[in-house]
Amino acid sequence: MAANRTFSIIKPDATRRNLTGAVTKMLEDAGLRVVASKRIQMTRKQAEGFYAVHKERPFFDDLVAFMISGPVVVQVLEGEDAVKRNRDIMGATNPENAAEGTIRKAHAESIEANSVHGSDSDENAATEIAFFFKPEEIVG
Ligand code: RTP
Ligand code: MG
Repeated sequence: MAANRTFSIIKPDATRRNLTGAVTKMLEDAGLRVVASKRIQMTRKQAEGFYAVHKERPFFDDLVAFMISGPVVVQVLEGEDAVKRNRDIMGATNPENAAEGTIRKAHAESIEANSVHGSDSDENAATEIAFFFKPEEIVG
């Protein structure tokens, strides 16, 4: 598959523990290239919009509160089969189920405070990238 892009968030539990570099290194070592990156404080409105697909889930309110509890780093990652490559290095949502060598196994605190977000399809990657970045902010 040709090189393509995915969207990543380094979540507040990771920025709080000064793990931006450690997480980014794991992404880079997995063959992904950071082609856009910015540290932001998400607003409640942004977090609710970003996670709108989870609106009916029981964990939605907690998730939004967590995502605005501190700064996050939003990134665009480029690489061969980027969506799958990123999901593989992230590991399972619940760190108790995450494989050795994954970001969540190494760093996640809980199923919610699980250090990273990654798009789950090419279509969602495009939507999520556009949610946070203007085209000119992405330099491949
Ligand atoms: P993500 O979207 O963040 O990459 O993670 P994911 O696909 O592995 O997980 P997803 O099911 O899409 O859930 C989104 C985020 O919601 C939080 N969560 N909390 N308390 C809970 O049971 C629960 N389940 C999920 C996590 O922060 C998860 O990454
Ligand atoms: Mg998801």
